[in-house]
Order: sequence, then C-alpha cells, then structure tokens
Amino acid sequence: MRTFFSEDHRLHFPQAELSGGEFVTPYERPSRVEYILGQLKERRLGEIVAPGPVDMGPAERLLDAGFLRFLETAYDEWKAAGQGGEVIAAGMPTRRQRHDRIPRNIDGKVEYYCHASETAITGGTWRAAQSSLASAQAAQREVAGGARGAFALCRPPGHHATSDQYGGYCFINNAAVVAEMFRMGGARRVTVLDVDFHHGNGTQDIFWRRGDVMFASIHGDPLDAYPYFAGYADEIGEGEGKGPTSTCRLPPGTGYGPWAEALDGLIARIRDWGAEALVVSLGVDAYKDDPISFFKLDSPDFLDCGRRIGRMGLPTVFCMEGGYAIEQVGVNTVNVLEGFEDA
Ligand code: OKP
Ligand code: ZN
Repeated sequence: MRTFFSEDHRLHFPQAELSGGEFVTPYERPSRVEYILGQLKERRLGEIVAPGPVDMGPAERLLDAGFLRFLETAYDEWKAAGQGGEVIAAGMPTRRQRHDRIPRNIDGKVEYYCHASETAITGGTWRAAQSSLASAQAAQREVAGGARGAFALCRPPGHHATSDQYGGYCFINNAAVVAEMFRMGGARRVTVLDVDFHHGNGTQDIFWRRGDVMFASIHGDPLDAYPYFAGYADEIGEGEGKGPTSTCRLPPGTGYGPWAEALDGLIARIRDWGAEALVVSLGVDAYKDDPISFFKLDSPDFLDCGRRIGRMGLPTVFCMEGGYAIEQVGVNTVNVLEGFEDA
C-alpha cells in the first residue's frame, strides 16, 4: 500500500513537555517518523508520496470555526502580547466554572481551547497540523479511488483533538476528518477503530451524536491512564449517536491475549453494524516498552493485529497516532500495515 507523508511535520517540535513536574523533551517528537520511514523503505511496503495541499473544507464542516482560527493565530497573538516562550496553557475552565465565555486575552483563549497543558503550540504548529491532515486526506482519496488500503503517516497525531480543543499532542483530528470525507463520498456508515493505547476522546466526542459514524476503541483504563476523564464503559453516545460507540478499557499489564480478544469483539460489532469504510487510528503505544503506556504487546503481535483488521475486508485508511518507544515504533507500525496486506 502507499504511504502519504509530508516533511512539514518538522515544523512542529516544541522544546518542552510538562511531565512529572519537569520540562522534558516531548515524547511526541519528529524522530519518531524517521523510524517509520526507515521500516517502510527497508520492507518495501510501497511508494511514499507527498500529499497535495490540505482541503480545509471537510475540517470546517466538522470542527469549530473559532477553534481553527485560534490554532492558526495563537502563536502570533502570544508573541504579540510579549510572552517569550512557547504557547502553554496554565489552566483550563474547571467543573465549577463557565464554559460559555471565550476570553479576549490570549492566555485566557489558550486555556479555553486547550484540554491538556503538556501540549505546546509553536510558530510551526499550525502548518504542521495542516500537513498532517493533508496526508490523511490524500490517503482517503486513494482508498475512495479504489485502493484497498492506504497509510497516512500523520504527525502531529489527532485523536485527542475535539471539535474545539487541542491537547494530548493533537491539534486537528485527522481520523475524524477522514471519516467525514468517506461520508461525503457516499459511504453510509463509517467506523473509526482506535487501537492507540490511549482513548481517542476527541474522535468519540466529535461523533457523539452521530448515528452514521461509529467510534470503537481499546485503551488503557482511564482510572489509570490519560485521558482520565473519558473512555468509561457507560459512554455510548447520545441521540442518534446512541449505540454505535463501542469501547473497551483494559488494566495495566494487559498482554496480547486479552487485547486481541477485545479487538475481535469490536470487529464483530463493526461487522454487525454494517460499516462500509474503516479508519484506523493507528497508535503503537500498546507496545510493552512504551515509556508512557502500560500494555504488554510485543512486536509480532502487531502483525497479527494487522491481519485481523485486514480480514474485515473493508476499504481502510490508517492514520498514524501515538507510539513512543522510538526505536521500535517503525517495526511495530509497519507490522500492522504488513499484516493488513497479508490478510
Ligand atoms: C497521545 B497519543 C506523560 C503524560 C503524557 C499525554 C499523552 C498523550 C498521548 N507524562 N500525557 O494518544 O499517543
Ligand atoms: Zn496514545
């Protein structure tokens, strides 16, 4: 299968992530991509193609206009206000405060539009996020045009970004936009299957009231893992969206046996529901040595995971999400893709 990838991801590389009370080099860093590209080339998975320009139309249908404008202008406003560092939220509206007022002050706006302060915005973040979306869109067009699968090597990732909040290293929800594009292209039902270790709260939220897009996820129990405030069993959607949301949280130390069983459960639900296209939020942070996650998958397990997804027989776009065991991230990612192709 072909990979869509933009070098512009490099424009996003904050100096610092707040982790454990210290500023550290961000886990989500440009070099992750080098390991994935290295494996794609070594194993000759297929051509690596630069995407065309981003099409903000589908994103504008799905996401909040003020939020998109904020992402585009936040860094400049921050600098214009005389602030020296990268854009970092110092707080967020809490459960005892209002959520219906958007401050004029840039600090306040950042707090309004951010949901996790580990994630900084820099001068290149907006362009990098757009290039990430452009790769996802090119992969979607490839599959809509008849390819069985395509890989969007997205960076920064997207699944934690909601319609009006960034955080968890995510700015624009690439997978959600791809699902929307499949709908615009005539697919009646689309599923986003999120195999990243972390719950894709952004994707779930975007389709919360939608009966035409199903969100399915296997993730670390939010009692123990980020994003902590989403990913519980009673989250099943609302209104027309009540029902298709289907997620499975698993405890620390979970190995491939129970993980694969959960995957098979979701696959059966996706089949019964009647999805016509599949978007995979492909994070490989379920890997045993991932520094910020607690599942125990080994590298060959990712091949098997890819095969199971491939056997579904659906047109499939893979969008890269997480995976922070840097030297293994390429092997694990390409294992999923190769397993899919073998199926
Ligand atoms: C993004 B994706 C590190 C905490 C990091 C944010 C995790 C974002 C994961 N001390 N918290 O789903 O891989
Ligand atoms: Zn993750």
